[in-house]
Formats: sequence, C-alpha cells, structure tokens
Amino acid sequence: MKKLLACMLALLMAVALCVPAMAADNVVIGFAQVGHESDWRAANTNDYQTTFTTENGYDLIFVDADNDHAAQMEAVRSFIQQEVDYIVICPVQEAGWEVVLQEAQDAGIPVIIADRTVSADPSLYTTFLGTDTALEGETAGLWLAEYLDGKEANILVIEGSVGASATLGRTTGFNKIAEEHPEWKILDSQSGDFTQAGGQEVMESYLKSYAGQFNVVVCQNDNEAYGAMDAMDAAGVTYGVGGDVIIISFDATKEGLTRTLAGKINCNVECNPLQAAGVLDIIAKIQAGEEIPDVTIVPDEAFVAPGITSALAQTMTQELLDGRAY
Ligand code: GYE
Repeated sequence: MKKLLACMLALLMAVALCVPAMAADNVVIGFAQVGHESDWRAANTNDYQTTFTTENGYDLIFVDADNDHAAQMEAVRSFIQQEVDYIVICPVQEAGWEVVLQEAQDAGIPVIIADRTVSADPSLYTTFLGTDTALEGETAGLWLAEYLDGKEANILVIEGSVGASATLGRTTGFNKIAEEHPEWKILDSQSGDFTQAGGQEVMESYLKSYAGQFNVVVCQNDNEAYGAMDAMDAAGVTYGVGGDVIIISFDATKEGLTRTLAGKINCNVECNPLQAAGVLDIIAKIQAGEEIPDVTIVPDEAFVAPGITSALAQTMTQELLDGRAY
C-alpha cells in the first residue's frame, strides 16, 4: 500500500512538473480577431481555436475586437507587452496600421496579417494570408453578365463594414465589371456592416426609396443576404430563381449554400474561412528558419442555384452541401 501511494505521488509530481514545462515550450500566439459579426467569422474563429491548441504546442491568446479598430490596436499592444512569439491580425479596417506594426517590428515579433489586408507598407509585417476579395467581386460581376446576357440591371449593393478590405475589394471588383456594362446601373451602395440586422435595415430603406425600380441585390456577405431576404419577404418582393430580384451573395457558408440550393440566392461567391492551417504552416516554417511567401492567397469557388448553369460557378446539389465543412 505504502509502495502504491509513493508510486502515485511520484506520478503526480511528474505530471505536475511536466505540464508547465510543456506549456512553457508552447509557441504563444496573440490573435486579434475582427469580432463576431457573421457566420463566416464564427467559422474562422473556431478554425483558429481548434488548430492552435495546447496539445498541438500552441497557446492562443484570443481577443475579439468587436469590430473596433482602436480596441484591436490595443489588443496588439497588449500582445507586444506580453512578449508573445507571434501576432496574427484579421484587421477590422485596412487603414491606420503603420504605428502599431512598427511597434511590433521594433519588439522583434513577427506579424501575420490574415483574412483582410492592410494598406501599410508590406515591410512592416511578415506576411499576408487570405482570400482575393477583389477577385470575388469580379467573379460576382462576371457571373451577372453571363446570367443577364445583355439584359438591363438596376442594382442595389449592400456593402460590408466601412473601410474593411473585404468591402473595398468586393466593391472594386464588382464595379470594374459593372463599368463594362452600360446597360447596368448601380442605384445605391450602402454599408450593412456584414451583419444580418444591418442587411435588413439597409434593404428596408432601399425598399422605400427604390420600390419597383431594381432587379438585382448584391449583398457582400451571407448574413446581410438573410436580412435583405427578411425585408423583401415583409414587403412582398420575390427573389431568387423565378423571382423578381436576383440575389448575389458572398461567403458561401453552409446556411448561405442551403439557401442557394433552395433557389433563394442565385449566385454565392465563396470566401473560405478555414485559414488557420495555412497560418500554422507559415509559423512552423518561420520556427524552422525556412523561407515563407510574402503573400498566400486562399482560393475560392462560386456556386449557383439549381436551374442555373455557369462557366464560372458550380450548380448547387445536396451532395455539395453535405460535403461542406462550414
Ligand atoms: O465575408 C464576412 C466577414 O473578412 C472576408 O468578414 C471576411 C468577411 C466575410 O464578417 O462575412
């Protein structure tokens, strides 16, 4: 019995000594996330939290900036103070990063910009990994051109958060194609802040100002599209395949693609939120002293509702939906 007790004690001590030692070896990552505005963001956060785990050798310090640029910069400054090993930022807005990035650089902490870009000089951060949102906007425009085949378009745009690179990119990309189509008119373009409530609010005001005057609504993310749909339902406006209004959305989350499969969203341009594995790969390479690329683009696809065939997008099926991870 005594022997057993001694043995158990020894084991407990070994575990107690061992756990902090392992944790002390862990790579510490400060992760400054945009917020929790959308389903896409929830999938992105979950991806980081399940990828950078203690068991995998990482301690992830997660801060939700609640869509506030100042709060996000504060988070980065607190990471610098805590002397983390790496900082990952999904920037709320594109502008205004120079000073804090310089501070991180002065502290010798590598910074990975993920998901959304910054306008700061690339010499101020280590690398960028994310999707090409301007290309996503172009894809949406090219699909609309293919679908309408020369017919007129009176377009209402519900943009994402003001100043976010995802908003700027999708707007620039779509407008580039719109400019090539004199038969298209963008009636209005306002921010719905990438939220469902924001999408609904903007659509409600559009329905008052442009009743009967539009046939296309471009929502810069799925959650905004859900809000816009609620507003159109309440106003008795039909949309989707066979409806009066064509809906284009971005993200292609599981719920977004469920609605695409149901014919409620005509075209949904993907934006892949599963980016943590790519970030982990970059960090592992830096740890190993290997070269890393300046920019890593996560590729996207596009999906269209059943009954639509496109050279640019896959037609949704139940099988495609079942295979979606987010
Ligand atoms: O489209 C939207 C999210 O930055 C690409 O942010 C991301 C966007 C995404 O809130 O749903």
